[in-house]
Amino acid sequence: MEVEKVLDAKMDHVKSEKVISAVKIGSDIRYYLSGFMRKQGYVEVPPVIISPLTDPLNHPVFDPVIDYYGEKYSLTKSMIFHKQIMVQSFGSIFTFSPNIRMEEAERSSTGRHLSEFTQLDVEKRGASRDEIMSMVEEMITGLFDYIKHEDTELLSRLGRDLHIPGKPFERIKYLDAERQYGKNFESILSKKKTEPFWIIDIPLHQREFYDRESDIDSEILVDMDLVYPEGFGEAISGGEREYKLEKIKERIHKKGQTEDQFRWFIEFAKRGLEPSAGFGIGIERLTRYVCGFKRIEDTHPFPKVPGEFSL
Ligand code: ASN
Repeated sequence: MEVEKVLDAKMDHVKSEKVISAVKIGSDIRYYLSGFMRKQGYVEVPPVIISPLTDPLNHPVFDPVIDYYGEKYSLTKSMIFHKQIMVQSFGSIFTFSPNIRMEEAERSSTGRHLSEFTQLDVEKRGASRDEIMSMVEEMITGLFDYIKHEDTELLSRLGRDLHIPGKPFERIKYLDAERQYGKNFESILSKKKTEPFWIIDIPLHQREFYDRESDIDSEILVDMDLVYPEGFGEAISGGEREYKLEKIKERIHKKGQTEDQFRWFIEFAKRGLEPSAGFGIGIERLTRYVCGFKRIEDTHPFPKVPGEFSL
């Protein structure tokens, strides 16, 4: 590695007009989202960075584990289980959660993956998927409106004409989309659409064990993804959660995972979990969409690009 070359490139990046504008817009995005969640009655909880318990995810990533006094800690991939546990006492929570997902190098070609990112992670006890989706629609339209007014100058310098979508957002069932457009439907639809849309009712094998099965069809989950238009791809994933102990164990086994891996979550479930629903929205992806950037790394002064050396 040529140190001088690396430093030059990093300095150019940190000082670039594009990155500076995006970081300012990102800051306003966080400000708005935080105020929005508070107004909805949600409590901001602190993030969890290391824990023996973290999201298994549904795709392979490198998995750094810290050995500390004989206990093994993972870096948080998402706070899904901590959210489910915290809503038991707080009711409605949000947090700006730093996530580490050491993605394989190929992922950098999507322009929307970073190995370190922040998601606004939200969960509400007793909520239905519909309730959460309506709130997200309010949040997204309110945010775009705010940014258009607050950052008019910056957006115009970036040449971005941010469109405020109509409500409710379109809802498309996963299997219908797949039937019509094939396996690659998400990217095809994202390029075709001019407003964000929902993909709902995701098949069981496509997602982690923690989202709840539909009462009508146990192969389908009561969950959802929000997808950005103009080819920007996935924005949000979320859903109603599985909360019954026996069901949680059954779903872990179906995934070929072990109860031992999720021992602490199972212990909490034994003491009783109430139903909840929620979602996570990646802040850098959201900033990328708002700015209209081709690549996510331009939203961050120190982006962790999959497979590349990053400071
Ligand atoms: N935060 C997401 C959720 O609430 C989970 C994830 O990040 N994989 O469903």
